[in-house]
Amino acid sequence: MTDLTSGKTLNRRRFLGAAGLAGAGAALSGVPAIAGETAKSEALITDVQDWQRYLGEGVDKHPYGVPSKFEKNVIRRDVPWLTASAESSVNFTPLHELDGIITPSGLCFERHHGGVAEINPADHRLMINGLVDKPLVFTMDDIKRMPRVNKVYFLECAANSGMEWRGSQLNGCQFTHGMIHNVMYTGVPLKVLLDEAGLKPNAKWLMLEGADSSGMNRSLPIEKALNDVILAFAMNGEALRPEQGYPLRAVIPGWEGNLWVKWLRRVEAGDQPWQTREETSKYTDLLANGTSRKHTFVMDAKSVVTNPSPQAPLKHKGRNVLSGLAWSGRGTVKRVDVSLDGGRNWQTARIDGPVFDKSVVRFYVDFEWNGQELMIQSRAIDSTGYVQPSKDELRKVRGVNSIYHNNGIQTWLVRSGGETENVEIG
Ligand SMILES: Nc1nc2c(c(=O)[nH]1)N[C@H]1C(S)=C(S)[C@@H](COP(=O)(O)O)O[C@H]1N2
Ligand SMILES: [Mo]
Repeated sequence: MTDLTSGKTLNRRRFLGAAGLAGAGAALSGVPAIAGETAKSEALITDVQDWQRYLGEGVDKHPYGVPSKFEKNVIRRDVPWLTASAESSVNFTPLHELDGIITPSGLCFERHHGGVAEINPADHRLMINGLVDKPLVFTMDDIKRMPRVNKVYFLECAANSGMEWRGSQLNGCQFTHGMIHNVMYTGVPLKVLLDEAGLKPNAKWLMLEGADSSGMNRSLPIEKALNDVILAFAMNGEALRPEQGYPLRAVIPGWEGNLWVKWLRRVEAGDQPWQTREETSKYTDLLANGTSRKHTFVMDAKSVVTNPSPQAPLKHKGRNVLSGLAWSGRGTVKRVDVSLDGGRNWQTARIDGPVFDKSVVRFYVDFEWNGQELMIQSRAIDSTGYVQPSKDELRKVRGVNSIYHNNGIQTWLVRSGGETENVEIG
């Protein structure tokens, strides 16, 4: 249908338009059921348009570029009733509007406990203290003179999909799965700084502390800190955004977002965890038997179909692209399966783009849609062989009291008109 050299195609469009058979157009593969589509298309091809007639904006208009005004729906969104104040709250990445694997910096979801700290990097200090030979204080300039690395990682809040434990609630993958972002970080391995300070033999845990008004802090096992943790000052090639912890944040690959302390001001070495609020009252999972599971650090394999989804319904019959994201905190995503019939039949999706360790992958299924009802699901299989479970499988082990660590399979119901809803198959 997109072959403009095909006179036959154009003729058929003209016929449908002239006869006013917009509805009938829907029956033909690839012809959108939009009244007036035919005439409009032709004018757009044959007439000179305003953007051809007049000069465009000069290079002096946007010293820092912004998206096209036609993309104004591509924004982070919050759910006001979820939290009492906007300073201790969350907004969500518009996953259904994005493609590839990199989240644009301005669309990365935000989760703050005390708002966004405004810190002049010249005034920022990082202290390493506790069980070390030599307590040290670093300026940002000091940190930027140390050997640095570039890595692409996902950050998922453990509360992502947390509203879904007791059944489907939020109608859109932005809200059910949008507490994730995936960017390239530039920073210094924490090990480099710890080596400089010299860890004492009994240093088994670190406490990371933020400089924001919440002073958020978490305990981190020393093995992880020495393995792959980075203190990042840049994301996607430029300085961190204020929302993401400017000028310095901890990057804890594959582990729950809460550990990724932003506006990082202090790393204290100790011999046991600190039992902070964020690892006791929060980010622990209340199980069915009344006990709580604590220190669930790793984010298990998970996936979601981003298109179609409730905010991005199917609009055309015939050729369509199903698209989604998959990730695992335990390694790489090896395979993604997609079902169009609620899990009866599965097909292997096509992963396209780079596959990095502890990064999201982008997957696609190119399919034909004839207006039949679909129940779309995806499941990720990671490099350890772990298969993403159904929500019911998770509930059997975890009960329904949990908030955090819900990596169950998501179902979207596509109705015959293309409208798409968040449902669960009982
Ligand atoms: N200092 C500080 N660090 C923080 C937080 C915070 O409120 N203050 N929120 C944490 C939580 S719960 C998450 S999920 C991630 C969110 O990171 P983001 O805002 O870049 O999405 O940051 C973590 N680091
Ligand atoms: Mo979080």
